[in-house]
Amino acid sequence: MRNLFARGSGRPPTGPRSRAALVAAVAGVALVATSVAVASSASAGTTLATAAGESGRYFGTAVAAHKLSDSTYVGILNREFNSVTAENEMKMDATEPQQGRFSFTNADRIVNHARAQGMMVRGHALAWHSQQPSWMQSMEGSALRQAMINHINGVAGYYKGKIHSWDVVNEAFADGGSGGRRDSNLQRTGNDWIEVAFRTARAADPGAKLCYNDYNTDDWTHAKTQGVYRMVQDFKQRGVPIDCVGFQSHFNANSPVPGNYQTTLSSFAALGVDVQITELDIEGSGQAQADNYARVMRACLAVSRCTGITVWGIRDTDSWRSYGTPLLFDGSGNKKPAYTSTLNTLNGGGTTPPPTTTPPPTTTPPPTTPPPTTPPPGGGACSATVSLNSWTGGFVATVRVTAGSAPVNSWTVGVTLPSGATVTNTWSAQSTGTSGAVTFRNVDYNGRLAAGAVTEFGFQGTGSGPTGTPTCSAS
Ligand code: 9MR
Repeated sequence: MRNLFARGSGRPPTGPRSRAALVAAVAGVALVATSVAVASSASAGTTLATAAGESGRYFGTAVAAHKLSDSTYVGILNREFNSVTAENEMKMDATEPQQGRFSFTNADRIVNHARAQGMMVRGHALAWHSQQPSWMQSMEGSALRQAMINHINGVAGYYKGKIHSWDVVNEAFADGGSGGRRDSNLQRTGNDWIEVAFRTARAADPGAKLCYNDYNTDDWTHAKTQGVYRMVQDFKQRGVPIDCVGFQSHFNANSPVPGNYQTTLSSFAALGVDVQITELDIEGSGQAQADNYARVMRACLAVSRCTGITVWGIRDTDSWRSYGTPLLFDGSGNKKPAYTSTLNTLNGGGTTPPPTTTPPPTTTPPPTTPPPTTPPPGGGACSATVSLNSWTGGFVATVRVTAGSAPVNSWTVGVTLPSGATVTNTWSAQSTGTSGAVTFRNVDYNGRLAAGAVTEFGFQGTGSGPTGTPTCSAS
């Protein structure tokens, strides 16, 4: 049961009857799995799910369990989407808060809702350096390796047969120009941790597609993209069980939809994996945002193995970066221009080119470093704000850095942690110090900001999160 959608013999679940068929498929009824092209259709979908379904694709969203009592939210969810991803509820800290004691209450609320609606479920995420429970954050070596295996067995085993695709490993590659792995306690257990995670997940739920998922891997020329590509190529060559690559695709002015996005998707697909757009959001508004969403849809539609799209939330106000209004519905649940362009592009792009007409695979990766650019004049000021997601014993901090009225070339943010708190990992910034006064400096791709532009980084820690306003200095 590798392919839930009987491509070539049917369509993905879009209505009550086909949703019932999906549930049957999830329950273990084998469907035909082929990569035969789906013929174009004269009909047009009136929802995101039915429009994506015209070409055999699913359309999903991230869901937060605590919002399932919000009738506007649920109304849009049930009407427009046929796939869900738990935004936080299946992560390691949520599902194994104490070692060996699993907790599925909130994840089950999402899974049960999805199944009752005939929606499929993407699992997110089994192994990740971030959002580890505190007991795991302090582990290293063989004990941690075994804990990771136990975790995958516990979670993927519990949901066996109910998950369409699992993000088995999330965000394991470093930002910047190295093209190598991100340092983490999991990485330090040995470079084979990722393949061990995939083999464990395959054994725990043989019916789920197994994905590697990451961000900043959308631009084909980026070192990080090339690093992931080489890993997937190596896994396919050595028979490590990997079925799909997830492209988070969080876009904004600093990280726009790359011109070579389709090349990235088709190049990975040519390795023999599905590609999925897993956390799409695009900051902006109006026609510019609508055009960017259409570009992403066109790129997916042009790649036969781009099997589905998930947006990272429903309304702008549901977004992890709501200030950027990056989603398809406004805070009141109204359809935005980006919704209309997404729907229309999905309907207009009803033909999936057969594999023989997709661009030939790129055999030689391009240079892995982008061409040098002349830094703009810098020297401006900046400001920073922090938002916290806290739980007993730990927190995730998201820091928003805003350039002042002049451009900046680099920035440094300082926070003060309360006594007993420790930073355990950082993303999209380089940290110095782990307790007390901690500083965070930009990484190479997010240092340069136009006047008034915004970027974000984050860090996770044990204990209580920082209080007060961070300092920000720029050059
Ligand atoms: O949207 C999620 C937000 O609610 C959490 O606070 C955050 C903590 O790490 O994770 C967000 O989701 C992330 C996803 O799990 C992985 N890719 C990046 C997403 C946005 O940060």
